[in-house]
Amino acid sequence: MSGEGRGDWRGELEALEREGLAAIAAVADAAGLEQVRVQLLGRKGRLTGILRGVAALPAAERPAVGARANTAKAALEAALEARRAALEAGARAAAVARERVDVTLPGRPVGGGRLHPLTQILEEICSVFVEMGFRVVEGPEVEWDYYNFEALNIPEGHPARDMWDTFWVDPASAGTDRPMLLRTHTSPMQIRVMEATRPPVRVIVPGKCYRYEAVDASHESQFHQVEGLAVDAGITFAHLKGTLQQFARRIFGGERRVRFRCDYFPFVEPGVDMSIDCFACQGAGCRLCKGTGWIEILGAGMVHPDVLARVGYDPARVTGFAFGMGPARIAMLKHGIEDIRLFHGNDPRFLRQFP
Ligand code: FA5
Repeated sequence: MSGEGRGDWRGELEALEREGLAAIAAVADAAGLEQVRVQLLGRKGRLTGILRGVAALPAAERPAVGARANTAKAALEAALEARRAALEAGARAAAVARERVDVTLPGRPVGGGRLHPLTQILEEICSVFVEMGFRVVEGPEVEWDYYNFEALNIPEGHPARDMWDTFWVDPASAGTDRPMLLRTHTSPMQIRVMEATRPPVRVIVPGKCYRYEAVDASHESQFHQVEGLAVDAGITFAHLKGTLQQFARRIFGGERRVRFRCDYFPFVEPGVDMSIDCFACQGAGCRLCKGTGWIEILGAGMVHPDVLARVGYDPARVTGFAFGMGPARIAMLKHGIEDIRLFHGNDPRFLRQFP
């Protein structure tokens, strides 16, 4: 630094201002701008470096250099501030553009939820019986052997146990020495309800059941049943027929005819299965009814006197009827569904068909 360097100071300050303004204009974001500010005006920046030399100049020259340095500094500071404001405004505008909603675009449809077809049929079946004076009750899916079999006239070793392929619960892990299982039907609730109430009884029991099945188009290992039980003085087979005929008409419509044929369930006597005349062919015979004109929909019968006696009812004074049906089977018939596995397949193309 020397006296002859006066022109150099000016040149350096002009270069600083020119190059600084260009650098500020070229900066793309706030972080870059701060970096440029530090390089130009920071404690170790270019301007400080130039001003450090001012002290070595002759006193007469110092004011002019100082004044020029101040205008350069002011110009750079003003440019920094303007650029900062411009960058901020740009960032705000970009954010607004990102979030802008085009209110003229068509809306995206929101998929509405709906009840599963099995839930729908369960509700439909229950409401038909509720209107006839039945009360809806539910019971445990893990059941004692006593309620599932013993109390229903199916003691250990009885061949009828073969009708139900049973999932047994390991007694050790359940902390019991009484045999326990996943209920194979809803009939155990007949016993529980009668144990807990005195006649008249009129209940309907929807619920899940489990069987160790070879799964196919009409058998699942987890499925629903709906049980019905009515016990009172003077209940006859005519009440059973009338009630179930009314049910069939309400669910399948029209003047459905019903047919009862002997069947065997150890806890009823007599036992029957009930069929309805095929609503697809009006009984003429078709694929749905396998050419017979009839479709079997449930098992039923008059409650066995031994079952009544076991729960403390007097079979000489009261009688009753019971029935058990598979709601999936009813829904399949009603809607023409060919495979029971569709119900739990979780395929929206299937489920959407049941609004
Ligand atoms: C019974 O389970 C008797 N408890 C019914 C009963 C109750 C008779 C009261 C008399 C008095 P069954 O095993 O037939 O009977 O089953 C009744 C219904 O449950 C069948 O008609 C069928 O619709 C349904 N079902 C049975 N097993 C399965 C299965 N693996 N998958 C789907 N549904 C089934």
